[in-house]
Amino acid sequence: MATAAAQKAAETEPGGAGSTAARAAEQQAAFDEAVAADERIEPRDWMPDAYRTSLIRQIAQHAHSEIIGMQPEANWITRAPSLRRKAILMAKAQDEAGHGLYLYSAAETLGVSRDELLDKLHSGRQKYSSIFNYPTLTWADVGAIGWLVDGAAITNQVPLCRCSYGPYARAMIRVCKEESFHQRQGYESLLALSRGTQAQHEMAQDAVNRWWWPSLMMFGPPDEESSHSEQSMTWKIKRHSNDELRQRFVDICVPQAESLGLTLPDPDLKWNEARGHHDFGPIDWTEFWDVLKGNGPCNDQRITQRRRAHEEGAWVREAAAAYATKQAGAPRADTAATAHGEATA
Ligand code: FAQ
Repeated sequence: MATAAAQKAAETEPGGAGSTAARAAEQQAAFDEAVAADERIEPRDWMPDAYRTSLIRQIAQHAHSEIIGMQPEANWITRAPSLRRKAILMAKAQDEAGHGLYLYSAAETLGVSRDELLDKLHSGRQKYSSIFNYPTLTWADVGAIGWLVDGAAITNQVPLCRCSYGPYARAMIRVCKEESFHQRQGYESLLALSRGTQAQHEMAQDAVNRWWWPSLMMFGPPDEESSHSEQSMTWKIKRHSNDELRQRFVDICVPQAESLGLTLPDPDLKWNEARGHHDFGPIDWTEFWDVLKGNGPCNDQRITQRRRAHEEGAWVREAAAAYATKQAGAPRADTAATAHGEATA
């Protein structure tokens, strides 16, 4: 942030209560001005406490979703139908872990620690995306996740590349590039199944039937029930409402489903000439809120597995910390290499 107001806020002399209030007003004004001018807010800039809290909430939920999201697909790594599919799926799951790391790092710039965030995930005080509480029953689910879940993630996240908070926006640029590859591999995998044997085609259709509605729920509750949207859009954390992005996703998917030779499980889905969009049927919001309360088909399994992975990974964190401490006190790599009799040139 580098506006004149920001400069002025930074230069205000400390003083009595009057000057403290004036300074607070100037800081707020500088922040508002930067957001209005589409500038990025950076970690060291002043920001309202509520902005910081809401960002931590959203980025943490996003990070948790990335790492919990590895589980449904990991279920199929050992059973992928070919070496090529297995290599692709392993790379994708690793990408999701990487996205989690960028996002936890972005959240850390707001003054929270990764331990604190993971503790909140493990104790159920922070959420992760509803979508990852559904099971992956067949191989076709891996394709459906790539096409629909990654497709929904991209639709939601491309606007986040313009989020007002710099570290989150920058993390999103890389994440979206990778998600875009994920979406294409899902589409390609489903296409192969759809054009395969009758049984393969039916398996692809069944997966799309099960993942369609939960994918629409990923965008969050309808606008009138979205508690954070209005404020987040004023702060330019979110650029579009939940319903706007959901509609965009439906419009993108309809022609893609046609080229896949698959149908979407919604009898009310039809083009509305007047609106210039597809109308679609009602979403079962009772199911959505139920999943958020922990009652989805896989909530217990996902969180139990996550806690177990964290506990079993304790030795890795300890070893990495011990190594970092050792390196911090160690001579530079080039001198260390000489000490071991290796060439330094
Ligand atoms: N699931 O007021 P709003 C991925 C909660 S990444 C669970 O509308 P907001 C990659 C919401 O937190 C997928 N909870 O909230 C991948 C709030 O509760 P709170 C994750 C949900 O923040 C692919 C309450 O409902 N993506 O898929 C959900 O303005 C394949 C009221 O909602 C992101 O996180 C939900 N679906 O809008 C990985 C993107 N929706 O916090 C592996 C970033 C809402 O007050 C494999 N996040 N809630 O307790 C966002 O864009 C927003 O946070 C929304 C929700 C749009 C998700």
